[in-house]
Amino acid sequence: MTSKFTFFFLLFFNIAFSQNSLPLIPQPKTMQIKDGNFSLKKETLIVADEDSFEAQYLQKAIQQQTGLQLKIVTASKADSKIILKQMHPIDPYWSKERYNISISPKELIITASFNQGAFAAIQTLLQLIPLDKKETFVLPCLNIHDEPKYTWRGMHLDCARHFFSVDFVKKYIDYLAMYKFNTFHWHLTDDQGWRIEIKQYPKLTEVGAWRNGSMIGHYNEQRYDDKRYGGFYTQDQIKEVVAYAQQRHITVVPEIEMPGHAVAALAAYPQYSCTGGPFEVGKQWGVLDDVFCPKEETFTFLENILTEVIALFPSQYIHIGGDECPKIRWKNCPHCQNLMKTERLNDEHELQSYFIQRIEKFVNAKGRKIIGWDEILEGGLAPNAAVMSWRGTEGGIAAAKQKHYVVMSPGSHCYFDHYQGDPKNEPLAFGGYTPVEKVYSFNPTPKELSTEEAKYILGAQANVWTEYIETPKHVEYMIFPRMMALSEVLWGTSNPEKYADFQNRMIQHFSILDKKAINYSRAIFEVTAEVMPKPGGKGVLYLLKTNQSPIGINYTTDGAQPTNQSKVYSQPLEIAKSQTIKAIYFEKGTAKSNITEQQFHIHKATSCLVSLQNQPNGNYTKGGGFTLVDGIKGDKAKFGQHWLGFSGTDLIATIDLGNKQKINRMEIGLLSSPSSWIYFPKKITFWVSEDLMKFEEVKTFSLEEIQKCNGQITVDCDKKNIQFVKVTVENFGTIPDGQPGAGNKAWLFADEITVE
Ligand code: TNX
Repeated sequence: MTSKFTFFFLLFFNIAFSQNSLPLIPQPKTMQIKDGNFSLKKETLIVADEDSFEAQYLQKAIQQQTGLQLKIVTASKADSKIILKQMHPIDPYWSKERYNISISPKELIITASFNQGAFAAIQTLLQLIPLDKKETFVLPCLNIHDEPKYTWRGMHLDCARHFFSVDFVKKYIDYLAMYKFNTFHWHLTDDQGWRIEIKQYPKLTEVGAWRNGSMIGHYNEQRYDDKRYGGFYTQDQIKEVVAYAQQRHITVVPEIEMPGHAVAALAAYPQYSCTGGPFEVGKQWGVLDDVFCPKEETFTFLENILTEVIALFPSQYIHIGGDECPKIRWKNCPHCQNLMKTERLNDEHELQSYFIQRIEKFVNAKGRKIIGWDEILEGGLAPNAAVMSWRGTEGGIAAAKQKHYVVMSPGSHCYFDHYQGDPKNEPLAFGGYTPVEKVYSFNPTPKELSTEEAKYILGAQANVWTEYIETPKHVEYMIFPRMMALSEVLWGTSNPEKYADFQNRMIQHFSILDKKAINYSRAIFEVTAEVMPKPGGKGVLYLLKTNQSPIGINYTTDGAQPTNQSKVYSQPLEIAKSQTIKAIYFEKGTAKSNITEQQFHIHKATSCLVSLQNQPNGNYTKGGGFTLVDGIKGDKAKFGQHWLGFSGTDLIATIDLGNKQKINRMEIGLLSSPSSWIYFPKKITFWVSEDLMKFEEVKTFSLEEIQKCNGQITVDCDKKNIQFVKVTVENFGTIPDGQPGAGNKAWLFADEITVE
């Protein structure tokens, strides 16, 4: 019996994978395409309970997509029907979102035990029907058996830094539904705005929802406007959004930030701070020092707020924030220090843990659970809390090992406020570089976990922080197409080795987005480039490619805009002198990509051997030591690529120039971006040597000097017979209080050591 079953199962699987040519996202677990077709036409009937939301939703969606107005009937003998079939009795072995679709020439049958499954099936079906106004649509006969792998398939939206209308929030929920997400994490409060009406505390929105200015440009520029900005959701609007999401089987998880990211609330009610204020609603992004003070009155205040929040949101989890809470006010607050003594708390981290545990008790007593950012692990996790792991996956791993539920959302793969293409062609973003392929490669269940521990991984979500995202169109741009990739990861059918297959389906979805007037990034069409050392030195090799096809790239070397008449790229370019390469990908004579533009500075150290005493970290290791001599200077304005990053450690690089020569000048580029935890070094020293045995110090620069020249350090010299150049760059150390990431290791970012 077992072996027969296995045989059929394998057979089914093989067919499923070999015939999987339909552009479905997420790809179903199993699909078998058969001979024959089903015709969808105006005579087609939807057979379902007439008051079924799912049936009405399908009817409306088909009408919007095709213009066909199908009737809903409870039973029919007609020739062409879509049957929504609920299994009776409900099969307890079917998960809530499991469904089958079976298409034969006369019937399209959707089977599910629960409405969630029927709804997921409808999303699949809608992807099978083109967006076109026609009389008849031909669908292939097939069988789909499908269900998701993860139960938390989330998208987050920060409505605090920028406010988004109810209409757009509903649209956002529609986007989640299209790609089978089931959780909407609604970030409703932060330093820069309180966005949810709380009846007992009207000043939260009268005062806390409005700020008298915002940052302009990137945080690093420290520029502000003085425009009043704000908005909030009334409780009726919240109910409307929750109901809208509920119909679409999407759980809305509200986030009410505490104890940090609380300045908007404190501007309205300064009595719940340590100092008493006054405060103004934050204009600056990042992390602000003033936080809730763990006084009895504060707990009462927060509990009253949570009571109203819990009444509005039926979700099992309430997100209480917990991230980035500076401890400086607590350190200087007699009440806090006293409380730490009476509660026998060893440090302020334990005070934070005490804070969260009290809130947890309250939320648990109301029959709900808390979830918080991974900082809630510090000082001890509250007994029933779930953890949202954002500073990498380590927090999530630690929590799962302690048998706590986890939602993965690491900055490396799930931060959709990061760049997804060449920053030169992208709107201003927070930083980072998370292209769609990277998202697609994500595995929410880390290998470090045993099978037992892995059960605590509920799933994952992408976060859309909106410091730099002001408009709905821009939100769309940041989530599409990356959320398609995440959708398949969470559904459990992604296969990073078959990224090309995914990309092919994704590009077909671009035309759906076009027809629905949804904005999206075309970064995948970009000409991407790789730079490699040129054997023998004196220049570099520059490789251009597209995700599409190896042919079709035209380029120029003289700064001119490439046309389809420009030089045709066929092999890596030898870059032997300083110049600018511009490239565009053309398809049938039409430009499909933005310009990829690269300036090269070729100098004495280009492509020379570099040895590094410490290795770079995280996402900023690409190219290793070669990155420092690849002829490309890291871009100071947008720093997704071309920088080597060292988390907490020093950069000590020795360059072998290959032979003895005269040196007139050395230069290095360093980056400062405190909002991204990147700091100028404490000091930097340039050295030279004839033979590697003895190094002569040329010059040392202090932090002040580095700041003065904004990290671009040049030293003129007149040294003969030099074969080795060494640069020692001392990491800033620990991020100071009051800055984003306080207490964590600072990053040191360096690029291009030029020797002339
Ligand atoms: C960190 S992720 C934050 C947010 C910022 C975000 C920007 C997290 C728990 N806190 O407050 O908006 O970085 O990427």
